[in-house]
Amino acid sequence: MTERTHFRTCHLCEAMCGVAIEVEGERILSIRGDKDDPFSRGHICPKAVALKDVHEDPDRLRRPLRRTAGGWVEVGWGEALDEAAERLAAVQKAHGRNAVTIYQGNPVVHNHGSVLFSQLLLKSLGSRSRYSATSVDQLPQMLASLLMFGHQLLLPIPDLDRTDFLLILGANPLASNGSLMTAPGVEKRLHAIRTRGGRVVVVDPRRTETAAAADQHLPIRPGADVFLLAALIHALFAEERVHVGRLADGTDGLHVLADAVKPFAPEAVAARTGLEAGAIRALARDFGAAPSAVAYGRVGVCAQEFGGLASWLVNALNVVTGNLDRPGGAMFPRPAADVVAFADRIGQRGHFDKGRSRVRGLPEFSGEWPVATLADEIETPGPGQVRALLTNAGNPVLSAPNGARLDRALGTLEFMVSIDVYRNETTRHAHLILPPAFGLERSHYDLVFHALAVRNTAKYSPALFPPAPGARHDWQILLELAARLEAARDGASLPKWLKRAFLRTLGPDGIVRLLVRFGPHGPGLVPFRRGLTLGRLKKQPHGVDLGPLEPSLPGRLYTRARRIDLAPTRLVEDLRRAFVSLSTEARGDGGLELIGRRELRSNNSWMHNCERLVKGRDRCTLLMSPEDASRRRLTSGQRVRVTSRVGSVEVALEVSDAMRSGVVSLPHGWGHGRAGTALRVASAVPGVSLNDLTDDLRVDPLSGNAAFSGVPVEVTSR
Ligand SMILES: Nc1nc2c(c(=O)[nH]1)N[C@H]1C(S)=C(S)[C@@H](COP(=O)(O)OP(=O)(O)OC[C@H]3O[C@@H](n4cnc5c(=O)[nH]c(N)nc54)[C@H](O)[C@@H]3O)O[C@H]1N2
Ligand SMILES: Nc1nc2c(c(=O)[nH]1)N[C@H]1C(S)=C(S)[C@@H](COP(=O)(O)OP(=O)(O)OC[C@H]3O[C@@H](n4cnc5c(=O)[nH]c(N)nc54)[C@H](O)[C@@H]3O)O[C@H]1N2
Ligand code: SF4
Ligand SMILES: [Mo]
Repeated sequence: MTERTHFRTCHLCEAMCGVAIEVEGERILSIRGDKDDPFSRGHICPKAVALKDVHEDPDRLRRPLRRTAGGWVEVGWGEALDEAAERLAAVQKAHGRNAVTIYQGNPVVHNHGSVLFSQLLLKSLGSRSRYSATSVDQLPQMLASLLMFGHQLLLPIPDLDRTDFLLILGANPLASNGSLMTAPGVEKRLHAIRTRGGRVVVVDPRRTETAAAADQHLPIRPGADVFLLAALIHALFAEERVHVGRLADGTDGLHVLADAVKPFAPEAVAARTGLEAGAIRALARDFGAAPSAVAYGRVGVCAQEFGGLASWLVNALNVVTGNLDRPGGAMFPRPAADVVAFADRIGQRGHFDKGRSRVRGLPEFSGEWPVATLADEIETPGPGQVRALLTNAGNPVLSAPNGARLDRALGTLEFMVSIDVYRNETTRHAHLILPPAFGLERSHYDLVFHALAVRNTAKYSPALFPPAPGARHDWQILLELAARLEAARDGASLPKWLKRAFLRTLGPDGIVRLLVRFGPHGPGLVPFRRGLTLGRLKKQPHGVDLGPLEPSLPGRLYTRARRIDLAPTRLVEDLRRAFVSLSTEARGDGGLELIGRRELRSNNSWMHNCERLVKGRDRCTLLMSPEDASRRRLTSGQRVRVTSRVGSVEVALEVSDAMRSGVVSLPHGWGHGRAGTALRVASAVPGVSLNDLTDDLRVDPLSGNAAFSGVPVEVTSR
């Protein structure tokens, strides 16, 4: 049989690494980095090789499953889709549209078919009850973009390859490979900042892999970033170092911002942040004086009580130092398929607080409720109670706060259906599981992450293998469910049938073809104009380079009169909450605060069934500083009990001087010891779930995002 090499983009995380896969017939011989990919230049991480493992995993589901009293049985696709649609329709008929809810997880955004066709399913469901991983992740950053730039997806990205000063808050790209900053081979790119004479500073309660490779590490106390950021801006104003630069005339609210940060002098925030006032002032000075600089905050600053404020102030710091939309600062990518413009065209610039959730009164964001309140909505009787759930590529039992409570709540649903490749901690509650074909069996075009990349590039990858006979892609499942649901609930409709037939013919690749042709690098309708088309991309299997990021404001702003709102009222008002907290809440009473972490060989909750990623030493350990350990007479390797308001887990302790005292860390995505899953490898090395400790009542009240950072816990020998 002939050997061939297939080139594609790894879809597992945000880095978009190019991979070269050697195959012989149906067999994968090797997976390596693609040296000719202009963006990743050969870089990959250990997870890339696990693409083969997931593809071949005997536990990966290939046919629909139905849960019966006697166990799980395989059913045909037609039967499974009919049943799913009929039961969802029946719940909606009996209890109203909002009684059926949907939760969409992280892999959706790594799959252009899912991104595009989930829109169709959402429309067909017609339910105002929606959830996604957004509210345990980047929601605060989307909110800041919506309020400041007028579009939830117009997210500023660090111009990593040209900056002179990178300030990282609450991100660990050396483990996560970068997030809302697609930068394959990020370690080299960070190193290059330092070799060209620039600086990297990391603000993190733990001396992470990234912090250890930086010029400076500031071990902040959990949840205190808002105070540090406000103090940095305060110091810049006080020392007259504020220079907005080119965008000054198009920016509103500079004076309001100056007033708003007045109470946050470095001296006033020192105790709360755990950082010296002098160090904060020096940081402000250096950041302001650097030829170019960029502040970058990620999950660690989003998933906290002041996540909305911190995300805003990260942007504000870039604006007041003249670093927004300039080379080396925070810039806006121009992808070949411009999802920002597309979202605008389909009415999805975003909106906020157009309603409040039924049980806890939390704000909606772009049509979704915070997942921290999903269990409330399932458990609380009354009109609008959630009675059925559709999960699409999500594992909220392990990824949402107080997952154990959600786990119990899912068991009470009248009906649940999951579009997923595994029977795991969440999908074991489903009555039906609909498994799509996996990544290597589909084409790939990164609709989302090209728009978040530190360089403009484009790449299309065809499917490596054809899907198994009869198998469905995610987009096909979504489309068919949408069609059957409407038919079961509302009867046949010719216009809708025609629209769906059109979309079915087009498919996700057909839509991408149009987006690229009519995108910023495409020829549009001009017949012989040179420009990027999907056809041309298909001839470039390694991808094409479209150059560095370019300034694009104010043209691309979506605000009224295309002006930047540096001081949106909602955020300025919320700063008062931070001030009250600063002046009233005493911290440092000797208690412990829990934070999370990621490691290179995990991918959220779902890749622990790959032997090669979980072998070796136990990684699901509790990290604790030597002082905290000795005070409690605890030593490395011993099992300890960690208890929070909502739960308790038992785990091995790892004493580490990388932790600041008062803070302990547990990785997220573990906890595979639950009964009823079909994950042979993962359940043998189960670990414990961080989210059996995190508290669903802890949210950022402004945005509704989960506040994972700084959960009060006790640690005792068991
Ligand atoms: N405490 C704490 N909790 C966290 C975080 C944290 O830092 N700390 N991080 C949060 C973040 S950033 C995120 S994004 C969320 C993630 O939260 P989720 O998205 O809920 O969880 P994942 O672990 O990504 O689960 C993905 C699911 O999709 C399935 N899957 C994988 N590939 C495919 C596919 O191609 N098609 C389909 N249909 N299914 C597929 C997997 O089997 C799995 O069930 O977790 C959040 N939870
Ligand atoms: N290997 C691997 N890669 C991944 C993932 C994965 O699970 N594994 N998940 C992917 C996903 S879905 C996402 S969203 C990205 C996330 O990408 P990152 O944001 O880089 O994720 P983390 O590595 O969790 O980094 C968060 C950091 O915040 C710190 N932190 C916690 N609390 C605070 C705080 O209050 N203040 C500050 N300043 N720091 C704090 C933590 O110690 C941690 O180092 O990674 C993606 N890539
Ligand atoms: S860094 Fe991300 S994209 Fe690159 S190989 Fe690893 S998992 Fe795949
Ligand atoms: Mo995420």
